Amino acid sequence: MLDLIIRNGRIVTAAEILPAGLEIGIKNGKIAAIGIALDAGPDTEIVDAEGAYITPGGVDSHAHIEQDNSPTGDTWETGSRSAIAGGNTTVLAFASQRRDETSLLPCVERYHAKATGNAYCDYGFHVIMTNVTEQVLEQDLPLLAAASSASPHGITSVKLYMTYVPLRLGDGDLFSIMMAARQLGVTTMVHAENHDMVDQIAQRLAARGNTQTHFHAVARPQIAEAEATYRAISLAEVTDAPILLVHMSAPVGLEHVRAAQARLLPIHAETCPHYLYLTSDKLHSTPSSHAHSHEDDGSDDGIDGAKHICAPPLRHNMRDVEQLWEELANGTYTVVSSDHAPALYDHPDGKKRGLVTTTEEGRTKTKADFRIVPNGLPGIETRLPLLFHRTYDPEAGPPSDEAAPVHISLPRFVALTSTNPAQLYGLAHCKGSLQPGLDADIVIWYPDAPDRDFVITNAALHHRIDYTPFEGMRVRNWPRYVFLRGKRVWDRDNGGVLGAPGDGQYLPRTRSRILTGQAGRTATGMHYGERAVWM
Ligand code: DUC
Ligand code: ZN
Repeated sequence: MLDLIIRNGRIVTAAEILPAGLEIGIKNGKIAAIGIALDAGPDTEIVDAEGAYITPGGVDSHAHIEQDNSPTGDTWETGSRSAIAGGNTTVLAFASQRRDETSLLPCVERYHAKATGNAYCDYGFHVIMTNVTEQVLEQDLPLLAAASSASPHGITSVKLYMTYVPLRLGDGDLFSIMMAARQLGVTTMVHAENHDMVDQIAQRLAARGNTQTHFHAVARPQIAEAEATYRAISLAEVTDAPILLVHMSAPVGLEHVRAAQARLLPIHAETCPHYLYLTSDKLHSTPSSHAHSHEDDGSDDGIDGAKHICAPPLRHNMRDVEQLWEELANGTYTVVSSDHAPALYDHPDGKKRGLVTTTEEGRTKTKADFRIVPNGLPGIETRLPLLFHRTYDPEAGPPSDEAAPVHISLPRFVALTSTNPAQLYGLAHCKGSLQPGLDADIVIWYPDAPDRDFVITNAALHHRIDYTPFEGMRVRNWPRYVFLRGKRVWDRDNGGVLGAPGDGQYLPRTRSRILTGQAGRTATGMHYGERAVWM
């Protein structure tokens, strides 16, 4: 007997919207059947989806939760609560190796301890590698990538930074990690920005007193992202390793990705909603009024622009932003994640860490310094509604008005936010699609009500952060129900969060699946088979 039947909705897959009339039958947390007129028993719960779109639970494959370097960010409890309230049933977050650790295993244990029993949704970890030892490459990575009774880990992705002093790796380390990862079916995620370029510009800005929040975007120009992107692609090409470039915001960088994909290299790219809606004018701060009561000029102490400091930065022009929508629609991007990396705004260890007070000749001066503001924005709960906002039903077609901005089809929305991240990161056996045998992770979006839209306000969100970068934005829909393995964990109009900490389970993952290009391509300028003498 089925536990639950969802009727009258339209199932959206990564390829199409299935015909009306299909029902989803759920048993023991799995999708047991998709069919017509499924048999209900006396105890079967029925959900009438009344013409709604039904999508697989969101898989947010890039979120920073309870990391060592983020004292004011979300905990597992608050971050995953926020995730389900925005339609996510799976979150892949990070376990970060400390620079002085010669193994990866201690950080994995530490981050398990933070999440265990506290998550509202299912979860896994990517490992951030910061100290590339022989032990890490030869023992830890193979052990972590395996999922068996001998090794319960199933961690098949790693993240590498090309920037940030405490985290960055050199090209040699990137090379050797990619070599190790390719054999194990591990996806290498790369944060690509040219560190020295950013550092030089930031130092020169500071020498001229230009440290106010909006200079953050000046210090991290598109070319810094583009150069590092090309370098990461080159390293991936020579080592024949699939990579994913995280949070890409620079159209000039995406040109390198597109060119690599055209040559069938397995190069994936990700972006995030903040790059799809916001521009760098958000980084300008309002000078605080109390400053004028001090005996200083008061002109440099605005810090509210710090709410939008993230790296790579928000780009300058709406034209850049619109280009990213085109890259979503044309297939350059494989994944849209949130890069949820929150810090409290009104806290000395949060965004306001960027306010520096100095006293000179008895005068106190407060000035913002973008260089010491924690990077990152909250966004785990708003990712799906913000993306859904610019979708269309393929039967109706995209908006045909020439002035209308680019929209993405509903199947593409599902691919980018659920199916692709599930497949890329080794979760296709349980997540990312509405299919018999997979987990019953389901989001129901009732038809857009003409008299109702949803205004994003921080007060309505479920993270523990004191702002949202999207305050006041209207979106046309919000998940009405969210089911995690068949359990209703979110009811927008009747109780909100119904789930509990501990509902979420750890997900050991299998080998990553390559979603664009192919492994085994000959690298530029090499003879066929030439790698065999050194690989
Ligand atoms: N940039 C990162 O590299 N990580 C987290 C947040 C951000 O803005
Ligand atoms: Zn990140």
